[in-house]
Amino acid sequence: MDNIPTHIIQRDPDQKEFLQAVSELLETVQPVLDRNPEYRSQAILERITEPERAITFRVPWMDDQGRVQVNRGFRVEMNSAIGPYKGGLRFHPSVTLSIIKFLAFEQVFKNSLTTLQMGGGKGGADFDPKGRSDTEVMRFCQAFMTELCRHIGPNTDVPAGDIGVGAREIGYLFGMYKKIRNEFTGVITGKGLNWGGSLIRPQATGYGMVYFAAEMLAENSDSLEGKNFLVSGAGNVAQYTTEKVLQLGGRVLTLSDSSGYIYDEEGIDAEKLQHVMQLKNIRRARIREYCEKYPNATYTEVDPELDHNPLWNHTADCAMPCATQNEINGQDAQHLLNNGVGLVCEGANMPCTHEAINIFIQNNILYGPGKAANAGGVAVSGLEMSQNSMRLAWSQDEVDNHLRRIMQSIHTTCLDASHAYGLSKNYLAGANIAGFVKVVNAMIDQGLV
Ligand code: NDP
Ligand code: 2IT
Repeated sequence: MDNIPTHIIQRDPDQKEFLQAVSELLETVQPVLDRNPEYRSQAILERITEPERAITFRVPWMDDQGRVQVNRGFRVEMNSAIGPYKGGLRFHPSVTLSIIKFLAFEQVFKNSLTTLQMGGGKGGADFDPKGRSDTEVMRFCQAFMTELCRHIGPNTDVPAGDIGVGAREIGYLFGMYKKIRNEFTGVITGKGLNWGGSLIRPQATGYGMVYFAAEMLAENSDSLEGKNFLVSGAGNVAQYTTEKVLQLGGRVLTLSDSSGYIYDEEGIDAEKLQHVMQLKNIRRARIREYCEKYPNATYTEVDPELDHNPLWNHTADCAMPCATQNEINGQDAQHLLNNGVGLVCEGANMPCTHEAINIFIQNNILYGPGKAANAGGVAVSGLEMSQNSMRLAWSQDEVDNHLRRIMQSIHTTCLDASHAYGLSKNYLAGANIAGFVKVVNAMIDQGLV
């Protein structure tokens, strides 16, 4: 944190995730600030770390027992220099303003890398959908949208999904927006296919991340073929990461949820993945049930208080964290290094701590930072917005080809930016620098607003 100007820390001393994201960016953009004195005279750091607007609101709703529940809702509109605010909604009990601000901050630079015109924002609530009935989730989403709808719009701010917000929640949220505003617009992405959604959006984050990893390996004349992967999470990103790894000839050994992880030495093949999708998306069950059907696999309960996660202590070639922030710490990183992992690519947002990232970079592990590697989801959201404004729907191949090209272009952009600053193949610095410069130049062009 020592690289963050004191007055930025003093403003929000308790927002540790937000300060972590700011610190990670500042560590790599110092040379850009040194080369461009006007960035400092224009107080770019002070402006870019302060949300253009941050809304918190009460979400009162009634549970199935007729009891009144109250949650806290958020929308942080971080930066609109290059387009309308764009970013997901997270429903999870751990959600705080610090978490939403870190996600919105990351989103600004991620969206900038996609080549599409999208600013950055993020929102959500400390609501836990786990164990809630469909009708409770619907009432919560309707109450949440009753307030959120005042702040969003297809040319203003376009939310989407994130942890705890999938197809079901997007449907309820969109329905309520349409009813209150009396308009059918592309105000949310990740919509159902027959009401304005885009083909490939559900797959996009996982597929895009694997395309990015394939580019990193190809740069070293290597491929995914025959490699073993440790994947965490069992939700949207983990599922489609697994699907694409399998399609490209790799083997996935692990999946997890917040209770524990499964290890399948024989590999999670396409049929087993279908079972996971059924388990998680339809039955909303725990990953431990995987072992009831596939008893050769093992399930390990993970104590969240433990100082490391045993999932990352298996031998493999590649690791793809796809669950949540700070799920790989220094100790986990050391285990990955000792066990022969040569590539770490982030499906989740900020899944690796500072210490972990330093271990990867110092030991020449190929490291794909989330804001570059997982940008495929928001990129296809951008394509959904384009299709909505044209009132057209592109084919699966068209969208997938766009996605692949965008991920290739992000990969090249990261390498070019890191070379321009004399760094060899540093994807973290490249992603931060390229994402940052585009947004900052747009801010300067647009004056003091
Ligand atoms: P889902 O809700 O579909 O899945 C989340 C998965 O992560 C679940 O398996 C969940 O387990 C696990 N998880 C969540 N919180 C924790 C926690 N505190 N500790 C351990 N495990 C946890 O979300 P997504 O797959 O959409 O999101 C996963 C990650 O990818 C997030 O970091 C998100 O920000 C990022 N991301 C998502 C994009 C998207 O398009 N959806 C785009 C880019 C990034 P459990 O079921 O027990 O909660
Ligand atoms: O973190 C992310 O990029 C997302 N959750 C997806 C955002 C989006 O607008 O599709």
